[in-house]
Amino acid sequence: MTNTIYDTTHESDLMLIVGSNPEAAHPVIGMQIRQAIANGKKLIVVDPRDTGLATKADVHLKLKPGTNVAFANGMMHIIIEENLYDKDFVETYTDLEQFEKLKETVKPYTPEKVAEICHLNADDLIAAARMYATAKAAPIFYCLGVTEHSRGTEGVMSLSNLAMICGKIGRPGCGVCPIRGQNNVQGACDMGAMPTDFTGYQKVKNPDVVKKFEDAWGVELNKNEGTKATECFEKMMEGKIKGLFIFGEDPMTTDPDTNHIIKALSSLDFLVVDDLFLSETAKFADVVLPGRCYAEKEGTFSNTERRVQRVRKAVEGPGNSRLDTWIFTEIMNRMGYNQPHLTSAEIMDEIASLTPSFGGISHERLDSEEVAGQGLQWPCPSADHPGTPILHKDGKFSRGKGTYYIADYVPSQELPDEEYPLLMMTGRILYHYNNCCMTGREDGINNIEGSSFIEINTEDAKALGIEDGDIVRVSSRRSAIRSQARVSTKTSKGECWMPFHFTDGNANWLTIDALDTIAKAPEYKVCAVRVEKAKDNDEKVDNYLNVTVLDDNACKCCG
Ligand SMILES: Nc1nc2c(c(=O)[nH]1)N[C@H]1C(S)=C(S)[C@@H](COP(=O)(O)OP(=O)(O)OC[C@H]3O[C@@H](n4cnc5c(=O)[nH]c(N)nc54)[C@H](O)[C@@H]3O)O[C@H]1N2
Ligand SMILES: Nc1nc2c(c(=O)[nH]1)N[C@H]1C(S)=C(S)[C@@H](COP(=O)(O)OP(=O)(O)OC[C@H]3O[C@@H](n4cnc5c(=O)[nH]c(N)nc54)[C@H](O)[C@@H]3O)O[C@H]1N2
Ligand SMILES: [Mo]
Repeated sequence: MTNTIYDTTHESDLMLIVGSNPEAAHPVIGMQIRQAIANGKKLIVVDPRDTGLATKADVHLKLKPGTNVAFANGMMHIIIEENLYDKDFVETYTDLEQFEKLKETVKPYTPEKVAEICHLNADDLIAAARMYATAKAAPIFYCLGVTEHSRGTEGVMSLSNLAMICGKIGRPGCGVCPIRGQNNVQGACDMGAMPTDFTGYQKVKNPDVVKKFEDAWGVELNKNEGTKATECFEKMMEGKIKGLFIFGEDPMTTDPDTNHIIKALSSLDFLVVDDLFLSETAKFADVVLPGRCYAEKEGTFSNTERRVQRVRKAVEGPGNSRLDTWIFTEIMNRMGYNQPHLTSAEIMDEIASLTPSFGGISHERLDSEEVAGQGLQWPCPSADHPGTPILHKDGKFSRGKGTYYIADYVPSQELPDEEYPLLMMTGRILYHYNNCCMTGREDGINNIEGSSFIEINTEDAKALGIEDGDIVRVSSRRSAIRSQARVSTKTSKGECWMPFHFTDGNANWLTIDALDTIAKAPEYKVCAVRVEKAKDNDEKVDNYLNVTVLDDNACKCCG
C-alpha cells in the first residue's frame, strides 16, 4: 500500500474498492471500512458480486468479471471529458507526453461503450467518476479481483493512472492500496522471494547489486533471473526442472488446473516439501520436512502497509518439527556452504546491512520503547529514520515524474460459449484459509462451512432446473467436480462463483492455467464452466482427493 490503513479510512471522504472483499478476506480492515462508512464516508464498490460492502455502497458497479481495464479507462474518459482531473498535479508531477497518450487511449471508452463491455449502467459509471474525482481525499483499495486475470497487471496500472490524474497519491487519505494476501506475503516479496529480486527489490539484473551480495556471502552467484513459480510447472513437464523444494505452498490444491499440476509434479525426479501438515502436495513428495508455524517462532512479518512487526514465539514446536530457517541453514551446510545457525535478530541485522530500505530496522529497535509495538514502515534507511507511512509524498515519485502505463481492454482468455455457458469466478470465504490445511482441522469452522459450494444466479438455476441446495456437476474443459448449488442473485445472470478452499470438490480442477502476461499470476477469476444437476451414474469418482476427473487424469490440453 502506498498509504496506511489508518489514514485511508480516517482521512478520506470517499473509498473506492475494486475487486476486494475485505469483510471476508481482511476482516480487520473490513471492520475499519465499516466504521468509516458509519462515520459518513462515501463508498464505491466495483465487484461482480453482492459482497457485504457492495450492499452498503453509495454506488455498486456490478461489472462483468475481467473488464477492470475498460472500467478504469471509462472512469478516466469521463473525468478528462468533464475537466475533473487535477491539472496542477498532472502538470507538476507527471509525464505530460504520456498523459497525452493516455488521453488518446481513453477517448474511445465512452460511458456507453464501457457500459456495454462491463455490463453496467452508464449513469452509474458517470456518478462514480464524478464522486471519485471530486472527493477531497479518496484511496483506491484493490485486490485479487483486479490482479488474478490474464491482464491483471494492466488492471493495476490503469487504477494507478486513475489515481494520478486525480492527484490522489502522495497525501493522507489517498493512494493506491493493494490489500496484501497472506500475513507475511509482503515480507516474502521484500525479502527477495521473487526470481528477479534480492532483498528490498534490488535487481538481479544489476551487476553492482550481485557484486554486493557476492562479497557479503563469499560466493559467486548466478547472474540470471530465475523462473517464476507459476512457470515452473511447464518446465517440469518439459524435463527442464527435475528437482523441486516446496516451502509452505500446496499447488495441488491452490494452483490452477489440478490435472496439469499432477502431471508436472509426477515428472519430477525428486520433490521435497516443507510444510506444517501433510498437504495434498506433501503426499506427492519424496521427502517431507515438518516446519514450524508463526506461533512457534521469533522474527518479523511485514504487513500490507509495509509495517515490519515483531512476531514472538508463544509455544514450542511439536515433535520433530524444525524452524524453516534451521532447515535452510542445515541444507546450506550439507550442500557444502559453511553457514552458522543465526538467531532471527542476527538474520535481521544481515538484512539491514545489505538492504538500503531496511537499513534502520533491527529487533533491538522494534522491541524498544521508541517504536512501542507499532513496528517500522519501510523505507527506513537508518537507525534514526522514523520509517515512511506514505510513499510518493508531495508528488515525489522514486523514478522522477510519475508515468502512465497505458493499456487497452483485452477480454479474458476463456469466455463462455455454447458448451460451457457460464463464466466462473473463484475466491475465498471468511471461515477458511487458502488450502484449508490449517482451518480445515477445526470442527467449529467446518460446522459453519465445511464443503464445496457454487453460487449460481437465480435465473440460470431456473433454466437449468437446479434448486438451492441441489448437488451439481460442474465441468470445464479441464475436469469435472461435484459441488452444492447456492442459488441467489449475488452473482449476475451468466456468472457463478466458487471458493477454492475445499479438498473435496476443489474449484482448481476446473480453473484455467492462463497467466497474466506480465506478472504471471494465474487467471483464477475467469473461466468457462457448465453446471448441471448431478446424477449418480454420470461420472466416475477418482480416488485421489475423491473428486471426479475426466479422461483418467489426463490433461485435456496437453494429453
Ligand atoms: N478468510 C480468509 N481471508 C483471507 C484468505 C483466505 O483464504 N481466507 N486468503 C488471503 C489471501 S492469500 C489473499 S491474496 C487475500 C485475497 O483477498 P480478496 O482479493 O479480497 O479475495 P477474493 O475472494 O479472491 O476476491 C475479491 C473479490 O474480487 C471480486 N472479483 C472477481 N472477479 C473480478 C473482476 O473481474 N473485477 C472486479 N472488480 N472484481 C472481481 C470477487 O467477487 C471478490 O469479491 O485474502 C487473504 N485473506
Ligand atoms: N481458484 C483459486 N485458486 C487460488 C486463489 C483463488 O482466488 N482462486 N488464490 C491464490 C492465492 S492469492 C494464493 S496466495 C494461493 C495460496 O496458496 P498456498 O500458498 O498453496 O496456500 P496456503 O494455505 O496459504 O499455504 C500453503 C501451506 O503453507 C503451510 N504453512 C503455513 N505456515 C507455514 C510456515 O510457517 N512454514 C511452513 N513451512 N509452512 C507453512 C500450510 O500448512 C499450507 O499447507 O492460492 C491461490 N489459489
Ligand atoms: Mo494470496
